[in-house]
Amino acid sequence: PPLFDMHPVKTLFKIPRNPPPTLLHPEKWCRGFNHFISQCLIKDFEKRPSVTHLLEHPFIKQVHGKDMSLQKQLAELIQEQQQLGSVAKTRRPYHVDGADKYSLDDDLVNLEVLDEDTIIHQLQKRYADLQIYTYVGDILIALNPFQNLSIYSPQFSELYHGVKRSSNPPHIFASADAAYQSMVTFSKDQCIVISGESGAGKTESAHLIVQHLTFLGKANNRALREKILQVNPLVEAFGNACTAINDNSSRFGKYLEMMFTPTGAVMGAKISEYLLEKSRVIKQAVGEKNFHIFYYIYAGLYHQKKLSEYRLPDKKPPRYIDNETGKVMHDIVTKDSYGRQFEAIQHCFRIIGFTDEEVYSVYRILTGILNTGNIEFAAISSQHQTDKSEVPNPEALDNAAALLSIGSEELQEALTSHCVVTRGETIIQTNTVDKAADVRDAMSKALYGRLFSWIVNRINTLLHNTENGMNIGILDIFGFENFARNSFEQLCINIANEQIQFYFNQHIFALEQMEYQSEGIDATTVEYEDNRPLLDMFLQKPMGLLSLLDEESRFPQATDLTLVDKFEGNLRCKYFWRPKGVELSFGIQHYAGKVLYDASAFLEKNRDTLPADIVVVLRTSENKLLQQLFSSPLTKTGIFCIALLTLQHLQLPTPPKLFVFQVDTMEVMRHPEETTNMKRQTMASYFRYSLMDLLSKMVVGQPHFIRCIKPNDGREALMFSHERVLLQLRYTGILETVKIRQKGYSHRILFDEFVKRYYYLAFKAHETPLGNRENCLAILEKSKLDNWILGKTKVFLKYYHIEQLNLFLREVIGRVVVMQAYIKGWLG
Ligand code: AD9
Ligand code: MG
Repeated sequence: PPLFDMHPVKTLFKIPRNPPPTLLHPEKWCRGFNHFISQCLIKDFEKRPSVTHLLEHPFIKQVHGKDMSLQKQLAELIQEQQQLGSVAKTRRPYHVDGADKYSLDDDLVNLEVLDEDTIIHQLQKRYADLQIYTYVGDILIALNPFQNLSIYSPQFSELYHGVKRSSNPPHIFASADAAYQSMVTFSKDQCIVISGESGAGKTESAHLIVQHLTFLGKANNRALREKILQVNPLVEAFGNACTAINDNSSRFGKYLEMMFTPTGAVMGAKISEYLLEKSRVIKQAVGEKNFHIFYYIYAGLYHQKKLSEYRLPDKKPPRYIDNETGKVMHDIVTKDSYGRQFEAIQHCFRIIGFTDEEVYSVYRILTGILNTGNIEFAAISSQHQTDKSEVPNPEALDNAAALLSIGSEELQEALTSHCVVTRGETIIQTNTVDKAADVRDAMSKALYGRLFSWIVNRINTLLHNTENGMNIGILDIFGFENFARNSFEQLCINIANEQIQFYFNQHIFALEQMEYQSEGIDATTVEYEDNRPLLDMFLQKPMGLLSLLDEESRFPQATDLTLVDKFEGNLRCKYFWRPKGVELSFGIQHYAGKVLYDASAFLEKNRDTLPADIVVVLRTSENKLLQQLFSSPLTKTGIFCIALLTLQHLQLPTPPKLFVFQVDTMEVMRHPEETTNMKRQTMASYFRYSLMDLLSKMVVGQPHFIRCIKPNDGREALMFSHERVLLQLRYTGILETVKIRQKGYSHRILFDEFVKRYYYLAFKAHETPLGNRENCLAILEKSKLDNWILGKTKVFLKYYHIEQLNLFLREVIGRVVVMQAYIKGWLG
């Protein structure tokens, strides 16, 4: 049959949120019922695409009464659809008969020979056909196509909506759909974890997921949908930048939670940001750039001829964005893309709901930062004082002060001197040129970091919905990085990736095998590379790398060299080494490969100090937003303990390793910004807190994994580097994943839950069967499925069983609804 674009048909049905209660057995009313009703109508229509038949449908008759205009509208619509018929072309290309058949190629689990060569050959063949997606059971592998593919239109969203996974070629929409269906069906939060190295396609994948989820959770509120779609572009303008690997590299971790009503309509969104790479504001490596927003705003103001209003020069860009002298200005003058991006950002702010006043304050802070970067320092040498500095270009100082709405003299004083309190007495000490420049840069970093957090929090206030509902979280962090020179930032990024890999291992291997054991199921164990010892090396207290770093940061006399010595003396394991002849370097054997780190400025970056003098001055700002940024911590109060959350949500007999580990290393965490002793806030402690905060959010949802793979380093379309792909397959444990997915059961449902969910398939609607083993067996046998297992407390199913069961359920419920409608009509 031709495939219709069902979306308009569905909207036309105007299925009410709450169908008349008489239509359904009141006790049998459950979440997601509405969804089933509409699905059932659609299925019916697909089988018989006839308007008259559809209008005769008892449910439609019942709900729409004598609405004759519906008939006319439907007729027109269907005629249009038949003429269009174009979607049919999007069907699986390699199916000659066009039927809903399963291609064995789509899932690596179907491979008979399981070795690296076969897997890579399979992926390569698919990539050449532009089949960039491949399944490994319920996990999706996504190869970066490095070219725009026309497979993400609304028609594709429709194609992948609520159908069996095997109906279409693998697709990121199918994964998003699976998460959505799982949320609606089981009323459970979901979590989509996207991983892969830098430039592999995580952020693009996250966008596509948000796109499909907004499509699926069609809110009646169009404005809300629009707002949600603007969130990613806005935060990415502030948090992404061009690096040596990726022109749009995420320089922060992002966890976006989309909130849905119990029936699956989008109702809000919330975003959490992790570890913004603030140091980029003040300095970028060769060939890299500052955060996008700085170029957008500079170019936007340039083209709008408003640079002077923000006291920015029009011949030469400010120092912070002029890394490659001359090139930036050339790009800004000759290309208009930055300027257009600025307009797009203005649009995002407006749609999301920022006020004009807020946006104006944001621009003033951004341009204030750019002007701050231009402040220079020179030594004043007199006989008595050699460590004093002054500002030789006072106009830059005035400009910065004006934009930040603070006093110019006060700013100069805070930059060139600092207060020391000794024995109750306050003494003012002068800053050397280097120290003053450090203070200036620390101020810029703090301004930007806090501004970024404020924007994120503001988005959350504008989009948050406090009503009860469910959510799907989408994790998109910065990918694993290995540059020619790797610094503190790379270390943090790579530890975060190490933690995500550990999370993956736990879910795919450890927890699964533990559960088989405790349920008395004899499943063959699969060996995998456990990176826990390495994570321990980083996170353990008091001897882990981060603790050692914090300890050394507390000694005023310590240097980066004493730090590396300390690492060498204490981290005695195979993952750490110190190359000979290069004093400040050390190497780590990460799960994804060896990385050599340069420890220069590690201590300073970790201390991340912002002198109190600067805070005092900034608090006097007449810019209300800026005042707010420095008056109180932005993050919510609260001590949290991860263990409770975890054990509650994973109904496991014994605490899994991951969480025992977190509890004993982290104990109870307090947000570092809330500690009273400001001196003890280090990047390492903040980092540790962030990781735990992130995990605490992730563990409450049922995970779905998307593994992005970068087919080549040259960002070239259709280029498949065997060696690079093999490396990624190896370190992400794909071969082992295929093995465990081939043998394993990705869905494990408690007897009680299973019976509640599927009892319709074997029992009468008015019956209330017990949630026990026998009844599960009855349902499974009645459904004629095979290859499942019953454990001691849970039913173990493959992903395709769930699809099959849901399909049966939909049909059965459809029949019940129709019958009830008839009865209702019959009763008058
Ligand atoms: V990083 O860790 O943030 O540095 P990501 O996020 O993994 O990295 P990103 O999504 O930014 O990588 O992708 C890099 C580039 O690959 C994009 O800018 C696109 O040009 C390209 N890409 C990735 N996925 C797709 C896709 N599905 N279709 C087309 C894509 N291009
Ligand atoms: Mg990214």
